[in-house]
Amino acid sequence: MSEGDKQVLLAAPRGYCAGVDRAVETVEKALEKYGAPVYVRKEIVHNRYVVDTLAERGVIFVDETDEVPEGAHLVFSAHGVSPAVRDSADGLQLRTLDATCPLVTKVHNEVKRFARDGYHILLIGHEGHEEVEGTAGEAPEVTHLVDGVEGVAKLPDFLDDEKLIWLSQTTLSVDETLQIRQELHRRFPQLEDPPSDDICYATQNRQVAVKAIAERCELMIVVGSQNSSNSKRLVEVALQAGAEHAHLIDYAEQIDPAWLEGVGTVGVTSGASVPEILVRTVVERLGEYGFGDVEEVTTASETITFALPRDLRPARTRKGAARAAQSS
Ligand code: 0CM
Ligand code: SF4
Repeated sequence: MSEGDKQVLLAAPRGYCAGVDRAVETVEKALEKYGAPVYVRKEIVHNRYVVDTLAERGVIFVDETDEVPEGAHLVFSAHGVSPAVRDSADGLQLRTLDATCPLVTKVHNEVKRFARDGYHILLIGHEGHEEVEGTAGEAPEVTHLVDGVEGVAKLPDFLDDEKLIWLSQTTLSVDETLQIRQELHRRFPQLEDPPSDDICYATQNRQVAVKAIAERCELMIVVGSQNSSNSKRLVEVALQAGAEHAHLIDYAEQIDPAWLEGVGTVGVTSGASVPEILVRTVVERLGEYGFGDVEEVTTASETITFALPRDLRPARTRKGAARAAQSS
């Protein structure tokens, strides 16, 4: 194959979603408004570059609230927290800013509502993931984690008249979740479906985009960190959809030239927590290896945005405030 034949297919949408954009901006605005240090519980989003860059600017990442000095500013990450964590922060007089993605909060609200209505909740998700810990923490006594298809057999028996509903983590594989749901319905005939899907728009769109290019790619490079659920799912989806090989990398330097031997087309995508600059450096690096023909394949356009936490929104101009007063 001549060098001119070598091609990169860039999946779109890829990279930052509205929830990550809001979470990162929350920390940046908190730094601007309150000055360093600003504390963040866990990683604001699951991306090495984002975390390292913010740490250089004066953000201190902690595992738990009791590591934060009294009265300091603490940001809750995009993945959300349980009520127990909120209570602990309040008890320590911390000034909290909530960067939980509104689409994660939606699942928290569903857990609260269904628990109040007497349901057992079968929560499909990955054990130990922060989002699942926060969501399950809304009603721990009636929430049962289902991790993978094999998790269905591990659930306890329920009486026929017990009310059951399934909910899920926001960043799962759409196809695997469908399989788990079918298995749950087989085991528990009384199981009800939630009114809407919990796998978020960004997770779904990135998986559709990867599927659209996977068959044409001998190799798929997914930019994202190892602890990023949605990024890891993109590797699995790529392989299931026909890519011969797929790798998850944080940085362009991690591309092993051996991966490219005999390869004519490389697919590139990135998880919802990945800044576009990292994708650009991957594409540049591939160009140095002779993959100079770059085609973007777009399967959806995304326009959704989320407002910042109230304390960090820009102050209203006098004109805007007057207008709001007139209309109220
Ligand atoms: O949930 P996941 O591990 O995919 O988190 P992330 O920070 O990589 O992506 C954005 C989110 C959320 C919630
Ligand atoms: Fe929100 Fe989805 Fe982004 Fe997670 S991946 S932050 S749920 S929009």
